Amino acid sequence: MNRINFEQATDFLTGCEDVYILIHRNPDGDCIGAGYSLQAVLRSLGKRAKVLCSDPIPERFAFLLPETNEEPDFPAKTIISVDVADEKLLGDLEECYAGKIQLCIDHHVSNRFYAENVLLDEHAAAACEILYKLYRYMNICFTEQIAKCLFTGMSTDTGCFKFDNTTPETHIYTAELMREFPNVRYGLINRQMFDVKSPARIKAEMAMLSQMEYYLDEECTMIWATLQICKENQVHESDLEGLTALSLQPESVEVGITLREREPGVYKVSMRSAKDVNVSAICQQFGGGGHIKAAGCLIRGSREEVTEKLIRAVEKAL
Ligand SMILES: [Mn+2]
Repeated sequence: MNRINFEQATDFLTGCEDVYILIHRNPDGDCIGAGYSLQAVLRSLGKRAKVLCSDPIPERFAFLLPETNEEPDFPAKTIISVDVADEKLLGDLEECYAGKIQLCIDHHVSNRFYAENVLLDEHAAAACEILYKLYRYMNICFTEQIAKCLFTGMSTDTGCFKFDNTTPETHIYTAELMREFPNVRYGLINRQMFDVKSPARIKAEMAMLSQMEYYLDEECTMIWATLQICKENQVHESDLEGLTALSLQPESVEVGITLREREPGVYKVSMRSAKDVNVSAICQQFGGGGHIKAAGCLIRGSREEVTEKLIRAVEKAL
């Protein structure tokens, strides 16, 4: 493992060829924006590049994809990951690419340094914030597609510029994108990312909210996205993006926990911190990780067991 700087990353990207760009499973606006902006940049440098994800890219991100994605297949000479803290997060791609990643560009404090070269800035709000800086350093000519990708990534990971991880740079970089590409509908991107929900999702959300649980003097909330609620309302897990924000809405809350039931007895846990609790440290106790105020892990057991384990860990952290 070699922690590299912008100069070395520039040398790497200008020298590489035939690139596969890996993004994490359950893709979000940051990894999709990072992946497709990097593809566009590498193509503008005359290289072949494609983005790989274990899950399909949800339809609402279609506006970030290149207009011509048709390209004859090619074998990889270079493998890069973006916004992937841990090879485990590659999903089905892990088996094929683990141990072979030559460059990782990431902003997670929990990064496992699994790649040969790592460009990590744990103070950056988004992988797209690092890439914005890097592309400027490289004197890349931005396009409207690159601007949309980077804006979406920075907006996504800052919860629409609301979270504490929002830096002066996040505002400056997105402002520069807005100035250079005034025709992009930035407000519409934010609406698409944060406000729009399917009618089924709204119904499922009402069911989950009405069953929200309060623990530890109402400082901890739990929202259960059970298979049953999803089935009753015909929503898919991919339609539950952003659910975690709801767990932090009660005024008393310090830690909000959202549990998505993957299969009976297997829960994908998303933990959010309202103020000072480090939820990344809590999730690491269960083999997960993430950011200080937004982290996740996978946990198995009955609903009672899972509740007990999580609440005990939160109680210690409070
Ligand atoms: Mn990210």
